[in-house]
Order: sequence, then C-alpha cells, then structure tokens
Amino acid sequence: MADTIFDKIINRDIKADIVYEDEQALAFRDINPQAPLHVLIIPKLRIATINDIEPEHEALVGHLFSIARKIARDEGVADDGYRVVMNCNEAGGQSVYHIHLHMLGGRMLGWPPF
Ligand code: IU
Repeated sequence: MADTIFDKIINRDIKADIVYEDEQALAFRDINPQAPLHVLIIPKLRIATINDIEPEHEALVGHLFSIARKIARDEGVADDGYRVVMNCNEAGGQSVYHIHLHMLGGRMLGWPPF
C-alpha cells in the first residue's frame, strides 16, 4: 500500500503540531481545523479504512479512544463535551486513507453533520 501524508508526519518528513505520541499512535492538530480543538489521532500502523480493521487491530483501535480521553482532559474539553468521529470512504467524507479519529471540541457542535 502506498504511503499517505500521515506516514510523512509519523516519519517527521513533514511537520505537524503533535500533541501526543507513543509507540503505537500519534495525535496532531488538523491543518484545517473545524473547531477550536481539532486533533487527528492515528495508529502508526497504516490501516486504510474502517473496512480494513481486522480482529487483531481491536486493541489498537481501542487505544485511539484512550488517547482521545487523555487529550480531552489535557485540552480542557472533557466536561463540556467533544466529538470523536472516523470517516470511511468517499461517501463518509474520508480523504486520507490511513484511519484517523477526528477529535473536535471547544464549541457547540451541530448534529447531524451534513
Ligand atoms: P478525512 O476524514 O480523511 O477527510 O480527514 C482528513 C483530515 O486530514 C482533514 O481534516 C484534513 O484537514 C487533515 N489533514 C491534515 O491535518 N494535514 C495534512 O497534511 C492533510 C490533511 I493532506
């Protein structure tokens, strides 16, 4: 599978505003933020879409949510609330084919998204 821009961020080939990193995952601020807080949380392992998540990835995907919980506390949005969403394929609005949780907060968020 070809690399995406996120591999370049993981490898530090391009700069990003990184807010969290461990052996398995990375979180950085979205370059085009849709809310005062807009962070992308990605596994370092490239999984292209939700459709490609296999049973052996379950702990890794769950880990992404644990990171969201930590960032929510660190960024001060845990109590007010925030949204975590993962887009899948074209109709779902996915543009980078390396799974990522969008974490949005810092304002009232509308629902449903259009
Ligand atoms: P999507 O769910 O695949 O559409 O989300 C991709 C996100 O990646 C989108 O919000 C972009 O603004 C963001 N992004 C980025 O943060 N840095 C980049 O270099 C590129 C995209 I390309």
